[in-house]
Amino acid sequence: GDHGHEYDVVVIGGGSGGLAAAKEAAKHGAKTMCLDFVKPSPAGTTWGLGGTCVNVGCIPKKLMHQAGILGESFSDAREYGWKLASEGHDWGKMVEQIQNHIGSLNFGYRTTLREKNVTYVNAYGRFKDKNTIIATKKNGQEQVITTDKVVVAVGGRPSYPDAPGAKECCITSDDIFSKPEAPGKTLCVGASYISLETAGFLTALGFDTAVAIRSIPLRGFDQEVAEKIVKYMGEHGTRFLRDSQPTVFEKQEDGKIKVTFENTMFGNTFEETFDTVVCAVGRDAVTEGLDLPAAGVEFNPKNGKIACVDEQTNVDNIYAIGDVLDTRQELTPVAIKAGVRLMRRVFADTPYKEKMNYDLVPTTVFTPLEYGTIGMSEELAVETYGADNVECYVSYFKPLEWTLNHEEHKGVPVRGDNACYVKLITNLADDERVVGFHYLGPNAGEVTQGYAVAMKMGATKKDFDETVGIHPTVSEEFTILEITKRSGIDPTKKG
Ligand code: FAD
Ligand code: NA7
Repeated sequence: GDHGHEYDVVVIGGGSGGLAAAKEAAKHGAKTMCLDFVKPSPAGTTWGLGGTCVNVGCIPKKLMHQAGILGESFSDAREYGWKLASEGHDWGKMVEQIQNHIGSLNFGYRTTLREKNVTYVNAYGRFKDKNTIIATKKNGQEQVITTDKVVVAVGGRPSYPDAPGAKECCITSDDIFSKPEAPGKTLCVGASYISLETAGFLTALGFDTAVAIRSIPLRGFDQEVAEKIVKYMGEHGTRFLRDSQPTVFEKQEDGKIKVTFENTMFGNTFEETFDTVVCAVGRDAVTEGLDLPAAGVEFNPKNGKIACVDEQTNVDNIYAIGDVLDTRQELTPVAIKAGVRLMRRVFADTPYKEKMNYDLVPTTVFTPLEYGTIGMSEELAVETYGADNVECYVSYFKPLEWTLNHEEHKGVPVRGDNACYVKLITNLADDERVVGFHYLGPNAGEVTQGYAVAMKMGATKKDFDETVGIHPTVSEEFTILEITKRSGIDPTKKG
């Protein structure tokens, strides 16, 4: 470019955010390079271009969740008259199918980058100074690149508990989706959404699955809904070890893993043996190898993440997007939108000022009973507006699709009358504006997405009431909400 550097922008990281940013930059004529390199997990797993979401995140996770849902729907199908003999589940076939799909996505990304004039190098990037990147290939070969601007989009990787044997004995979400052999009896450590989702699909696929929760499930999410998820999963076969923290992992001669737990309430210890242990105890940003200090970029020493204002680091020509950002949602569409808007602001010919807005980002937890949410938890609403100003409209319901199934599992209906739940939280001091949306039931992502538009537009309870439902659906529950928690009326549905 005219600034005397080889590139206008180097994007470090070819995941959700990095790929989107690189393509957008090139679209506006910027000479663009994208570096992507995957360091193998401690268990030795590695993968192709595309980052976490495509290879070891959203995509394989949702497909395995779907495998679980299909299994559970056998029970419904019989009641609809289908004569089905389940021959059990073939883990190897599922993994092969999913990995083939991912392989085709990896290939597609490479082709697209070439078509869009992005120079892609499969190399690990680190800073030499604020305008110089050293890219190291797998064979150790180094390339020094000068660039006007840099986008850091390196994402994160799973962390391990600080307990003896953890790295030697356990796997993480980096490994589970490509695991060739069936996991067998499995322990999921942690109460993150990743841990609960994994336990959910493993249980549905027929594996004896336990979850160790040391404090609360789904920290940060609405706790009333989180406990309903745990209850539903418990009734459908997942074993929850509450107040339990693994302290030692030992590989036995037969290959199984002996886990010592400590009860976090009473301090007593106990042991159990598993075929597989999946740790989902949080994720760390992978900025350690980047040598951020060489470029003068400040970061949070606790988690390696970078604090930004509108994706701009403290250094004028260096930006950051996606999971590496401090205090922002770790979600694929967040990384993509931030990356696209940033590059448009920086490189578009016609002035573009739109910034990424991190408020009211909808999300869904793909546990067996899915949880879609927008905005505040009840706890946060009360903390923010005061209990007197917070109104919670609630309703329990049973999807019509479930009503023919009267099967029971250990005395509990498989399709319970009051398993699904909605909660709409409004601010009485602001025209009953909707500040929290919570949906627990089937197809939560599909139900939640559209309501996010309404909330972005500032919808009030009256707007929800003015809206006519679509019958018969689960989503229509939100248009007929009447019972408030404050009223004390029992919102459960009878028979
Ligand atoms: P990433 O996608 O992680 O990409 C970063 C890339 O940079 C990686 O390929 C990495 O190897 C590479 N890299 C790192 N350091 C360097 C370096 N120095 N040089 C070169 N390359 C480097 N989000 C959702 O929206 N919906 C979901 O359902 C969902 N499910 C998830 C399930 C799981 C199990 C996990 C783990 C995550 C899930 N996420 C989900 C989160 C989503 O995957 C991330 O938010 C998203 O991938 C972040 O994108 P990113 O671009 O910031 O980083
Ligand atoms: P989170 O949200 O960072 O949660 C980590 C979970 O793991 C949480 O339940 C922790 O319990 C638990 N944890 C952490 N360390 C341990 C140890 N050593 N032993 C047992 N359990 C542990 O998880 P994710 O990284 O999966 O989520 C990433 C982001 O996506 C997150 O920011 C969400 O907003 C969305 P704790 O609650 O600390 O007791």
